[in-house]
Amino acid sequence: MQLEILKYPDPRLKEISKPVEEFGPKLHKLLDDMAETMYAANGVGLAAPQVAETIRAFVVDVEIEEGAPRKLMELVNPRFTQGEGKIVYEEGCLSVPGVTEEVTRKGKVKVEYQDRFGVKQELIAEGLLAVALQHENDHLDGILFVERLSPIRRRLTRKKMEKAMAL
Ligand code: Y12
Ligand code: CO
Repeated sequence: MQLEILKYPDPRLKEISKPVEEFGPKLHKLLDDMAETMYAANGVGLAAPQVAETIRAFVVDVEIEEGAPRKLMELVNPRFTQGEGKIVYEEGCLSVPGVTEEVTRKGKVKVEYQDRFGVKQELIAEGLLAVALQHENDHLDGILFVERLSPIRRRLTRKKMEKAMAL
């Protein structure tokens, strides 16, 4: 089932999400629906708070080449344990349609997380996957990519966002 994606400036996008404690059918259905919603919107990442569920979980699939097989990843209760280097990437967000900006983030990250069954996992990511993981993790702390810009660029981008949302 496709879910409604909250759009800027919905105040719920600023909330801090709670850790997941139950790894049952309700979580599995939410993760399935989030993946369906992300693919339908041609996104590469979607966090639970973007669909009004304030829990620490997100899905990503950065396999963006046309015809390539899907490579869905589900991260629950992610925790970044290492980060190094720098990457600048032009980011967009399904909650901020029509706006993209270059954001600087860590180029390589190590993340500990749980899968949908609560089993502990760990991954090391670079490049686009590292960007996606950091962007989605920010949503769990109520942070939109615009918050990662310098104050001047943030102000200009906020204007673009307001124009795009016809506010
Ligand atoms: C790299 C950069 C950003 C992420 C986070 C996940 N972001 C998305 O999945 C964005 C999807 C998306 C963006 C769009 O373009 C704009 O908003 C300008 C778009 O097109 C329109 O909204 C018109 C559709 C989907 C991960 C990795
Ligand atoms: Co986003």
